[in-house]
Amino acid sequence: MQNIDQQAQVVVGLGKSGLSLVRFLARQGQAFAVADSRKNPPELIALQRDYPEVAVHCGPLSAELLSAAQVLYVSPGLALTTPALQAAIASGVSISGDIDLFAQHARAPIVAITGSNAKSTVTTLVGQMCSAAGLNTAIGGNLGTPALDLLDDAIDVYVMELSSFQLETTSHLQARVAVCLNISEDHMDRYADLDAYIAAKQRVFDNAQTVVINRDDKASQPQQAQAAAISFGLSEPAAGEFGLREHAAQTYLAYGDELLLPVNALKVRGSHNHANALAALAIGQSMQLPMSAMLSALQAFAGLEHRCQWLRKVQGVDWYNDSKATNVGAALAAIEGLGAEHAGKLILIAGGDGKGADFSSLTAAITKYCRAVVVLGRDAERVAQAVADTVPVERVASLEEAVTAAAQLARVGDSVLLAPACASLDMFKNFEARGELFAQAVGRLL
Ligand code: UMA
Ligand code: ADP
Repeated sequence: MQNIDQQAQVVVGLGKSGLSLVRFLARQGQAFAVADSRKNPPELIALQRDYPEVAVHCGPLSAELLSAAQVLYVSPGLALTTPALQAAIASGVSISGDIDLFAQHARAPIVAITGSNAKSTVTTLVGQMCSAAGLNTAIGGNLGTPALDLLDDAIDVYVMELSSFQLETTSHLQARVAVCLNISEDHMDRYADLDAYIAAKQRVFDNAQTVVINRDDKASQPQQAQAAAISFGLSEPAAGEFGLREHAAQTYLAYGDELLLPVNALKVRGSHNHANALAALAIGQSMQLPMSAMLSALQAFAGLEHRCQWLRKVQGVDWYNDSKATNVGAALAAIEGLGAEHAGKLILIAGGDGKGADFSSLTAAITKYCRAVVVLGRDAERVAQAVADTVPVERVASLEEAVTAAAQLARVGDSVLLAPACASLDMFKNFEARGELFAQAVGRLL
């Protein structure tokens, strides 16, 4: 085994992205070591099986060890404020990450998509548009396959979902098209304040050839003027912009004054999904994709699991799984999007790990659209306070109990929406596990 003290390059973090870094550096024949602050990081067994010669240090990170390196490839799950990383930075060690390396080695254009919400939806949609246009398309990053595992000279375009955590360690992006879809508070347990979070997101625009701008969301827009920009928003579009237009009592996706598609031809619902479709069109237009390919991909897109996903109707009540609403902005979009479309009221199921968020921005929408709120999880009481006595609140100890309670509270014509506004990690392995358990419990109501 190599001596970790002598390594100029150290991969810090041994989760999915750490292991993809290991694979990449090993393919390149480079020497490196691995460190992870956990005693038993998730990919330790895979590392020891496939790369037994690589030195690995598990347990509290050593400032001395990391400061002796020239470059650290830091996993997104580790904050750069971690003391051992701060010590290394102070002693002049360079910080990089998987996306930074990926950007330096990708031989095809990169579409870089960040934002507080809708990243996975828009990344998937744009990927499907590129495929419909006949391009050999790779999709990944924060979603699905780690970036470095996608590198392949046969690829025509990389469509990448990027998190603020990944962008923090990225200095060589140079995207062909960059977008920050929207900004709302998230990960406040990791950032000093909202400005610090926005600053991380803004790195997506660094040296981009074209930027796509959400004209409805100032905080998401590039703070420095960009050479080429195309905008989307829910207002009527000016020439060269994407937006919504009313025509013959129907709402259309539109490009300038050209009507493209009535929104009711989309399989996904809610005005937030109209914004997502417009964002994807603006990105595709920046990539010069044919409009016909983009529109056929849009019409075929049925949405992703756990994102405002309609599950079933039980005794006149519709049940929706939006387990991916892991922050306040996402839950708000779901409550407003579904609330405005349904004649009945919503029974909201919310709560979990709030990541330090302020739930008060939910109050107005809950008051307007909800019949009742069922709360659970670590931050149940903080969510309950946001309801501010305007609708009944029921406290439960499990998701199964929440389903039973919501079924009792709902009237015919209502909808039950799981949109927790919180991460799931206090009670579940991840948001998928939470959504699956919810769907099973709803299935048992039949
Ligand atoms: N950790 C330690 N010590 C370490 C390294 C990590 O305790 O030395 C902990 C972190 O606190 C974190 C967890 O391990 O909670 C996972 O971190 P990681 O960096 O090992 O994660 P990976 O398995 O490499 O997964 C990461 C992304 N995870 C995070 O950003 C937390 C995955 O996004 C991403 O899919 C994957 O890389 C591949 O690119 C997940 C995510 O939750 C889906 N992202 C956040 C989000 O979408 O809100 C940003
Ligand atoms: P991300 O990858 O950014 O988490 P997803 O596409 O997985 O994004 O969607 C996450 C959550 O955001 C879902 O709960 C979804 O209902 C909600 N959402 C989708 N589109 C929007 C939007 N345009 N604005 C706010 N929230 C949205």
